[in-house]
Amino acid sequence: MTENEKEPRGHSSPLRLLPGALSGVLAGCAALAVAEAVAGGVRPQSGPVVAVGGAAIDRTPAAVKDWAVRQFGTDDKLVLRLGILAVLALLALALGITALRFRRTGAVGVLLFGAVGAVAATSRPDSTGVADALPSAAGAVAGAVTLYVLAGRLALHDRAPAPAGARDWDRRGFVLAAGATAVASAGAGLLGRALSGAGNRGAVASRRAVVLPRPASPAPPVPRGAALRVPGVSPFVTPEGSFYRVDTALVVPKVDATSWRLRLHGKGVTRPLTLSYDDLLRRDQVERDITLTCVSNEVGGPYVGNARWTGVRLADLLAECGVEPPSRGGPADQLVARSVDGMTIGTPVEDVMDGRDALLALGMNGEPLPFAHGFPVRMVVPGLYGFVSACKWIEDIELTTFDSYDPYWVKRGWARRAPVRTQSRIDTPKPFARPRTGMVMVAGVAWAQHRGIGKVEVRVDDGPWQQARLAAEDSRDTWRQWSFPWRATKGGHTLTVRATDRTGAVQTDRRARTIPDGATGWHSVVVTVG
Ligand SMILES: Nc1nc2c(c(=O)[nH]1)N[C@H]1C(S)=C(S)[C@@H](COP(=O)(O)O)O[C@H]1N2
Ligand SMILES: [Mo]
Repeated sequence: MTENEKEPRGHSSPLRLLPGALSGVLAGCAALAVAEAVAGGVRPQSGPVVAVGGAAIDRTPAAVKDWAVRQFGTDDKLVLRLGILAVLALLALALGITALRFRRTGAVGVLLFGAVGAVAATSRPDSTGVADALPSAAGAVAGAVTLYVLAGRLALHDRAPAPAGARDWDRRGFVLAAGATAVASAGAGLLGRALSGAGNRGAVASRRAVVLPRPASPAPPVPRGAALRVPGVSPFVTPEGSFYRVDTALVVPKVDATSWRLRLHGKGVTRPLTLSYDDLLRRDQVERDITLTCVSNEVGGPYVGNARWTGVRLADLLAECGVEPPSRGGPADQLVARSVDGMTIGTPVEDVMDGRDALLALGMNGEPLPFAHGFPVRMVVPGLYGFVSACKWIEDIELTTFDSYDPYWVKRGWARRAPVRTQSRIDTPKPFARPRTGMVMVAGVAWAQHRGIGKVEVRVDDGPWQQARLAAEDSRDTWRQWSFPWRATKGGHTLTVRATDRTGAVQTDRRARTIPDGATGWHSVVVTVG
């Protein structure tokens, strides 16, 4: 450490450790608040917490990420943010105490953390250039100056002998400076919020202005009997509020549909296309019920939802671009979708063009896509896990090969190809429920998208498999509810479910982890009948 400030002894008297630590925290607050204010003007994603968080997400080993998704669910990002803030708070405390003795070192420390934020922000895949470094840089300068000034208040009286009984530091000056910092930070924070709100106004207005046309090909009516009247079973159509959300975006991208474009290009594309949102709205809209599942869903887990999607058939667009599927000699076997936030998702061209309802979706349950689910446009491909098919906030489609390009999740250890595994889940009774003896309705959902569910069976303890009643089938691409009236007897019991898809394949009991291509095994629930 090079420090040429001559400072007398008695410096880290416990009296000043506390204000020292406080000045570090205040400097940290000032840095973050100024950074967020500037990010509000530049891009919400360019703020240091989001940038460092995003970089952390990308570098997190697949197993840890999978664990985080399982552990914290859709709150995983909140947990990450809180974690980053906790680490920053500790570092700020340390820098504040350091600055008691080494004022410049403390200030330089703040600048170094700013540099980390700036590098993270400019190296994010969605970075739009050096402007993304501005929030971190401005924040770091604000934090460093704040720390330098506050630490100065703490050291001021050292040069003169303090009168007996007096504090040896400028208490009044410190309190004033600290108060001013707190107020200024709060102001900057609010300004950041207001600015990013204003920055999103165009996107919000563009979504509000959307009028989805009546589908040229409406979804076949949901058969009566597709929804069982059993309390506790997942509703056939998942309401927006409870539809799972899994993505790497710390800040939901808010895309203005009026300036949005989708580019289609790559191997075997003889007529590249660039489409606007209105171009897509003008095309024939297809409406389908499709159940979406995340590969990170454990057996019995919540990351599956069913929605009514409307959009454009992707196969038609590809055909217009001159694309042939590999089975007809096309040179590209992988379609790579890119999103505005730098996600890449690879899908087999063959699957997209084999006649299934692979969509560029604009609507979800009758509304324009919610921002969190990919507005303005996302992909949905029946039968494939989301990480190999369901790119949200899509802006680019490139035809390529599996041999020449690995998308985001594949680089992190997940499979290149991942059709959805046949799964079934007991929704009711809940684990460790205490139902009364007598008739208990056991019910849940089963899914094997694009193959369809043919049979569901329930087993009580080690008894025989007994056939459950299946709700009417909406389509092969949606889940099916099932129910099983159980004459429950006193004591502890284990209920187990398994499904058989329409090809006749029985859901395997072999336990497999979610990585690399989806969990397998049977879902069981233990209850105590009293
Ligand atoms: N841009 C982008 N699209 C994405 C992802 C992502 O992280 N970023 N995650 C994918 C994964 S893993 C899944 S399971 C689905 C989830 O879609 P949902 O959040 O609308 O339920 O989105 C997919 N599309
Ligand atoms: Mo996923």
